[in-house]
Amino acid sequence: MKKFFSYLCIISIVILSFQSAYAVKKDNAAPIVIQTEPGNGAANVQTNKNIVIKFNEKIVKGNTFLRIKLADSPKKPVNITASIEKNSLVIKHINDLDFETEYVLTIPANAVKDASGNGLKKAFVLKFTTQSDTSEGIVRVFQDGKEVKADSSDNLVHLERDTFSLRFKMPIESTVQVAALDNQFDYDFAEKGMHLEDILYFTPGTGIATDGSYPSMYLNNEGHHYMFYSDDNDSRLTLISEDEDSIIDADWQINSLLIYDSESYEYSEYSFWDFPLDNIYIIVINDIDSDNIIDEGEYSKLVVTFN
Ligand SMILES: [Ca+2]
Ligand SMILES: [Ca+2]
Repeated sequence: MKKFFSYLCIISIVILSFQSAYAVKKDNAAPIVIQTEPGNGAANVQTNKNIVIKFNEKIVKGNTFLRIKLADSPKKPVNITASIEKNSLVIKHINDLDFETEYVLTIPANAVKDASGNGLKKAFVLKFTTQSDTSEGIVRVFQDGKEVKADSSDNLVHLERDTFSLRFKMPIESTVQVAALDNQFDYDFAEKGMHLEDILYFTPGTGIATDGSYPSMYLNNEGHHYMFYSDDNDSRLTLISEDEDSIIDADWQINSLLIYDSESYEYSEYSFWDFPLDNIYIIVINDIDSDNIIDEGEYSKLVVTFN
């Protein structure tokens, strides 16, 4: 009886292993890509997004796995790590990608294979283009003829105590609204997606009234500068350049600073040397679609600090 059971066991094991061997053997089909993130040919891809290539079945590393490559169009390779999560190949880039750049991901043939050892039949190529840099798109800071960019360590725009200018990139007949604030709290309040009516210093009717141009920057937590360029006679800005799509670079030269006192409703004017604050918190809005909402690409925020 004992012997009989032993035989039975062996027979079952043989049948089971035969079945599973047969089931694996039956898969002669190479893995197929069924979905990618971003899609092939996608534009406006975020510069910090991982790339995910999804296959129709579980995959493992193949013998050309290490040759998976991401490069920008002049073929400069990007530092990446590639890993497998179930049916997907996940490509992470160590640093953010460049803005407005076409990238090509190449997965060579046999870089991945299925459980039966069927390798990817031919190289899979994915192309996409990254988004433009909206943080720099609307406004830049100039001093002494040179652009001053935010310092990468503290994200502040470091200026000498002297005149400087804000240079706006804008459609020619549009307007920019510029708030200059004396504190971080009010600065942090304004975010993408908000209605201008909900932000005290951008509420309709809070444009700071002056005759014509603004030779100075008015720090006011309850109001904003209203800037436009239409032609040389009727403008608060100086035209620097205009491209074929009527997008202009227009300059606002700032020669002194004024601070609003909400108790006395008056401004006090300062030279750069007398100016009592270290930082100016600046928010620029160009509501291009006129819906009174701060949309992507319609705003910039920056903090100027004086050395
Ligand atoms: Ca297969
Ligand atoms: Ca808008």
